[in-house]
Amino acid sequence: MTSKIRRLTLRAAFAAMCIAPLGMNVAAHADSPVKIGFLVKMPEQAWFINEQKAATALGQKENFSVVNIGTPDGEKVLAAIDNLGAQGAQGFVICAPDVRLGPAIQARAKRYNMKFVTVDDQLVDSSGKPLANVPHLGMSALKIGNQVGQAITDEMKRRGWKPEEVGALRITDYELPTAKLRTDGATQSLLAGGFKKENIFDAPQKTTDDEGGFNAASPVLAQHPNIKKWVVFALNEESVLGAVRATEQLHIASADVIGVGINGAGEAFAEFQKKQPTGFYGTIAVSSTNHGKDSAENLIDWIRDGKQPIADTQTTGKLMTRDNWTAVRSELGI
Ligand code: FCA
Repeated sequence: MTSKIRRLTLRAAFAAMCIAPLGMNVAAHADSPVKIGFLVKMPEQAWFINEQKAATALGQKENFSVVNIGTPDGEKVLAAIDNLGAQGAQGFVICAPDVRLGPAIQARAKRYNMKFVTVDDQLVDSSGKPLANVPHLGMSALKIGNQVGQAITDEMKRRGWKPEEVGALRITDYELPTAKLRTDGATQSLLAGGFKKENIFDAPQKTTDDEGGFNAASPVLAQHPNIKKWVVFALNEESVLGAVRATEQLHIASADVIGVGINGAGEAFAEFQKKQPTGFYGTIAVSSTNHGKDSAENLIDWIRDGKQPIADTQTTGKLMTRDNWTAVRSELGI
């Protein structure tokens, strides 16, 4: 590139940065490859790291670039969309930090004429209904929750536990619809398997990570010192792992805890590799690779061919434990 051309290119890039925040659509650079954003609420979590990695890898194969951005709050989401607009991105995949940001995200994307799809957490409108015209790809939450409940029920039977002696720690996030569906599904299956309703204790979590699980679980465990055996479930394995750490702190033996998570990502793998089994019995593994790849693919097809993705794609999961985790991991391409 000659220095003159480089100067012109720089000038054009600078002009685009100045124009974009004023609300103009930065025309897609016709000769440059398509660029999309991949915005996630918890960029440090293995699940989301893997999604972004899978989208980036697909881009390398299919000639589009992916800008990975961590957006832990609403302000960061809007700033990220501005930033993408300034870079001439034509769309983004998002797992937002709060699903009620739906209308704000939609308005901001429209400003730059960007298409977007949601992954994992479906955005809602001001009345709490799924945001119309935003294609979504996420877990079949109730079914996966059912698998959690079933896995716990089976393991309780295998260990010969009597329902009346077992407490359930239900770590909840009722602000997030997919989270509620997952813990509702687990509850359904536990009850169907003979679990005592009065032995289920709610532990509302503030954040959907290990710390959130730990902080939610600790006071509830402390309130029930008479219960010696616990089962634990939540929207994801990070939260369950946090709760399992809380049981350890109270010296509850790992053989007296059955925690079952959801995701099947790095933290679960690390737990299964520990020398001694912990209270984390298993997790319903879902392919974060496919979530990242397929949501990016849907968006790219929409941008390139005008083919609007189907409104709601629901993915399935498989029980992963210490015994089969490597096989399930490679089967799901995680
Ligand atoms: C939510 C959870 C994540 C993951 C994802 C599919 O966003 O917070 O851990 O389970 O759904």
